Amino acid sequence: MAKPDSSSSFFKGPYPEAAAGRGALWHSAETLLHEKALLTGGQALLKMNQAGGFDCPGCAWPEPEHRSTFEFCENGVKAIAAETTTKRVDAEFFAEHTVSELNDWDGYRLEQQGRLTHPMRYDAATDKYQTCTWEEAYLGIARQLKGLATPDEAVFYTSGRASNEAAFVWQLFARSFGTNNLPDCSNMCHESSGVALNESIGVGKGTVTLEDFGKTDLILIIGQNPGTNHPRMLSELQKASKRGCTLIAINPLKEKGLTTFIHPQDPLAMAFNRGTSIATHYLQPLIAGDFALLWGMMKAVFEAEADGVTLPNGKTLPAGQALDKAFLEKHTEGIEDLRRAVAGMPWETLAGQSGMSEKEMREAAGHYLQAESAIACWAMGLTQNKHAVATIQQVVNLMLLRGNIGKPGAGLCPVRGHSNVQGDRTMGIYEKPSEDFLASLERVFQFTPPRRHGYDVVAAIEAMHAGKAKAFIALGGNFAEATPDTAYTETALRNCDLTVHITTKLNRSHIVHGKSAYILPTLGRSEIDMRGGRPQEVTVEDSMSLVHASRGRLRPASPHLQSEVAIVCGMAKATLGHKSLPWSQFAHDYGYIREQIAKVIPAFRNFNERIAGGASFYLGNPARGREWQNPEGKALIAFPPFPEVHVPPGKLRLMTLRSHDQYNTTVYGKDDRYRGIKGERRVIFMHVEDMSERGLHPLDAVDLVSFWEDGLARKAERFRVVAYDIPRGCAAAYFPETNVLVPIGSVADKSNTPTSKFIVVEVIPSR
Ligand SMILES: Nc1nc2c(c(=O)[nH]1)N[C@H]1C(S)=C(S)[C@@H](COP(=O)(O)OP(=O)(O)OC[C@H]3O[C@@H](n4cnc5c(=O)[nH]c(N)nc54)[C@H](O)[C@@H]3O)O[C@H]1N2
Ligand SMILES: Nc1nc2c(c(=O)[nH]1)N[C@H]1C(S)=C(S)[C@@H](COP(=O)(O)OP(=O)(O)OC[C@H]3O[C@@H](n4cnc5c(=O)[nH]c(N)nc54)[C@H](O)[C@@H]3O)O[C@H]1N2
Ligand SMILES: [Mo]
Repeated sequence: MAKPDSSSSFFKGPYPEAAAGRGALWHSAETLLHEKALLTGGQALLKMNQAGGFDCPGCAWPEPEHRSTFEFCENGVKAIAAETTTKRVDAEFFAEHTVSELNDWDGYRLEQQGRLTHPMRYDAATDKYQTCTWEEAYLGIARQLKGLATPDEAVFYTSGRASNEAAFVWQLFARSFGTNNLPDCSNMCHESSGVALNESIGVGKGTVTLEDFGKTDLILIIGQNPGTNHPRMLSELQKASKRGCTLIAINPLKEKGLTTFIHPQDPLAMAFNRGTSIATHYLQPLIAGDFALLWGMMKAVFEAEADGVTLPNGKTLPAGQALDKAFLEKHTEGIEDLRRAVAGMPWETLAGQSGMSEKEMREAAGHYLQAESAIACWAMGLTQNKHAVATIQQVVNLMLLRGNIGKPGAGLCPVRGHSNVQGDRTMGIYEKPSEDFLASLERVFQFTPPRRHGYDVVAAIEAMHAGKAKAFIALGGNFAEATPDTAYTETALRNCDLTVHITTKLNRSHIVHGKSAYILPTLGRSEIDMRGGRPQEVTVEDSMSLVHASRGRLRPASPHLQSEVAIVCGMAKATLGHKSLPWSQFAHDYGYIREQIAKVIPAFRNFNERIAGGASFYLGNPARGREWQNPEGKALIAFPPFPEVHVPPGKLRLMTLRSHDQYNTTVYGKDDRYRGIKGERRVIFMHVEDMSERGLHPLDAVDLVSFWEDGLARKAERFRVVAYDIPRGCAAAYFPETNVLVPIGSVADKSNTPTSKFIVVEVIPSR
């Protein structure tokens, strides 16, 4: 067995301090210094999330109504430092390095080189990217797109940072070109939430606003690590906790950011380094054990309805008062079927499948029963396994039992990732657009959009692999690294005749290229976007359906950059001709794009007026008003068959997650402060007994091998073992390093989301 390397004492033990707090302040300054962005980045921060400034490119958590001068978090600082870095990847850089050479660099090193400065075209003779003009790029791309046998051979990928305006012209380009091949990062992210919510409540978005957090009695935080991924959410949770609200975290892993927190704007707490606790209760189910846990809680609720129950606060809830019967009667369908199914499920099965005891599930239900109103929040811990959609529907069911949708302080809160991923969907970035939306496009723009559904992420990879899709164009993101089954996906991308990336920084997707390839460098959200002689603003929609403007304030990283809107319109005009649609007008006046959006999507009427002067507006959510827009016309109590999950003996369920020092595939550094890791990313967190069963000691080197129906064994080598507070049989490691292990065919039912939170693996000592 490999001996632990004495120099690699990267595991520092659990983080001793509270989340955020002084450590976060120090690390924020350090990050800006590291990126040599102290001045520009510092200036940028004062404009971030402020009226008249720009929206943080970090997460999609909304801004509070009363903003402080510093409306950002440590990880927002990192996102902005990465964008405002003074390092540059210019023509000289590409002259020095062949693409084959860059193929050996890891993603961290590529991205660390800084901001891209010129449009680049791949030259096969020298195996190098060479500068080209924007016109050459647009014409070259257009020629290849026009040469495809059918428009469906092209794939238009979107990452969730694109603004509403860029997203709108992007989908317009794809559809007037003739395809609905519009996969997006959402397919790997909250797609399961969208599918579940659409079926259950007739709308694919969350039903709460920030105000509800100020009123609620109970918040469930399921499969989410807000201390790292939505740090500004912690302020809301802390306020709730101080008010006496019950906060129940449901997460296999004990996450620091959910246990204690210091608000960076609380001087006393900062001075004394005193944290407030966040979660009042912490349940640690098995990975993918949530469905059973939720059924356990509902079983206890149904029993309380039948027999009454003593609540955790000592009071008695008499029989007949656990359910909101008036609500269930008027607004829902399927309650009896669910009750029967849940009642018939033995506690032993629920305990075995969830990893929680009957007592723990009853107690969690007791807290739910004593709350007048409750909010359920969730993120990737629920969306990325085979039964994700069904599981999210059980969250909805639990809320419906007590009428916790459409009343103050109550509702559903899928916490989105990318800062405009929700807005991109609203703008029509979707491979399965509704007929209403397409008919609207047709009416406003006088062309016939294709009705055939397009490829989502997994289908796009398979199509490129099979040679059915030949051109891949990406509006942001890092497709090669964010997607599953790295080796398979890289083959798929290399199969293409054309790959194009609209991007700010160099990443692996630019190196894994098609026969022709272009890198088109674009402005970041913090930068001034001068078009038509005026600074333009764009808009975004946050996790709670609030739309507001974002205006860049810094000088662009290079004078050769173009905005995303301009690049999309440039390609569209070169491909479809200037007569097709007013591409130049779009590119010169984003207000004009917004006028078109207002015509296509009714919720955006008077769009320009409603964002004037830094104002924001709420798109509304029918389910919030207890109006159900699904075919049933009622909230559907879904009771899919109970999914029994079994892992063969000797194997573990592996979840792949984010460290505190990364933004998806962008690795800022190799630490994970709250989990006590320093300077290493190839680690696997395991239960100490799972380690001893395998004869493993802390820091031993192991290989991870995943198993799938296709018979292939996929392998990720040389990970270090770290003992952690995680249930037996479960393990965790970071993505993107572990994406080699996620089989392309392993997806969630109905949403087709890769199962990156549930991979069956064997852990074996490295040779
Ligand atoms: N700083 C920073 N901010 C980010 C991002 C980033 O990379 N860095 N990414 C952005 C994006 S795109 C997104 S989608 C969000 C992601 O935000 P999160 O969803 O918080 O991100 P993950 O790291 O994937 O963490 C998932 C959490 O789910 C838990 N979990 C895993 N499996 C299960 C399970 O079966 N059941 C339960 N109950 N829990 C489980 C894990 O222990 C972990 O705490 O963050 C956004 N914000
Ligand atoms: N194993 C595993 N895989 C996962 C996940 C997981 O939890 N586990 N999570 C999934 C999730 S939730 C998501 S959302 C996806 C993320 O998938 P993507 O959105 O494709 O990936 P990112 O890493 O966010 O993209 C980073 C790149 O975006 C570019 N970029 C940054 N800012 C801008 C900008 O302003 N404009 C443009 N045009 N480009 C910009 C930079 O080049 C940067 O390298 O990954 C998914 N993959
Ligand atoms: Mo995401």
